[in-house]
Amino acid sequence: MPAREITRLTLYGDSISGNCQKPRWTADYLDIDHDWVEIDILNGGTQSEEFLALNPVGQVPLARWPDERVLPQSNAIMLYLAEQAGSGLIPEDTFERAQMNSWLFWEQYSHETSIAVRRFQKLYLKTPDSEIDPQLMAKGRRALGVMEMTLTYSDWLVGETMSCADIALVAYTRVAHEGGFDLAQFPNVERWVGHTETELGIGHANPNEGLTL
Ligand SMILES: N[C@@H](CCC(=O)N[C@@H](CS)C(=O)NCC(=O)O)C(=O)O
Repeated sequence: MPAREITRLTLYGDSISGNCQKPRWTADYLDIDHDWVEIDILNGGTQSEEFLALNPVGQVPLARWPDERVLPQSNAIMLYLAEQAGSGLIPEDTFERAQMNSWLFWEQYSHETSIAVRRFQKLYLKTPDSEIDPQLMAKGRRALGVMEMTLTYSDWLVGETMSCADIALVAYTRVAHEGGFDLAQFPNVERWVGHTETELGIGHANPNEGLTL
């Protein structure tokens, strides 16, 4: 990673990573000026001396400001950008805000850890299905089932408009097929993926077209 002068918000991330897309989509959606620095996780980009000096945890995404403040963790970056912009992505109602946070914690503990992990193993490490822990499929399907129930009665995970919860959860849900999950079995989740992608102005991930970002 070449040394660079930071003149505005800079997001370090790998475009294949849903976690990295969350803050990027949020910044784009809110028209927040930023630079994107591509870090290749498959080729050790997060473990270089230079990157570790910025984030000793050795993970992307990472946000960095010209005054040298840095912030790791996708959901923390996304929330900070949404809050700074005074956007409607964070519900004003305190209970709805708590519900949004509840989805964000759940995403990191129960969703990303199964759906993103299985996708990474299958698509990027090319691990044969027979060698992938079967618990990942079971846990991921359970997570999609929870979302299906909520989205049967509502267009968004919280309240009447898109919030940070939708952005966080759509990141890996829209590419769940790349991890071997069949979203057609979760029609309300599939419908929600479509209108969340539309609201964000990002392309539609297509289960029939292989790799999508
Ligand atoms: N909880 C973190 C997870 C970050 C994470 O797992 N990043 C992965 C890419 S999705 C990474 O940087 N992996 C490279 C490595 O561990 O060296 C977040 O949401 O930002």
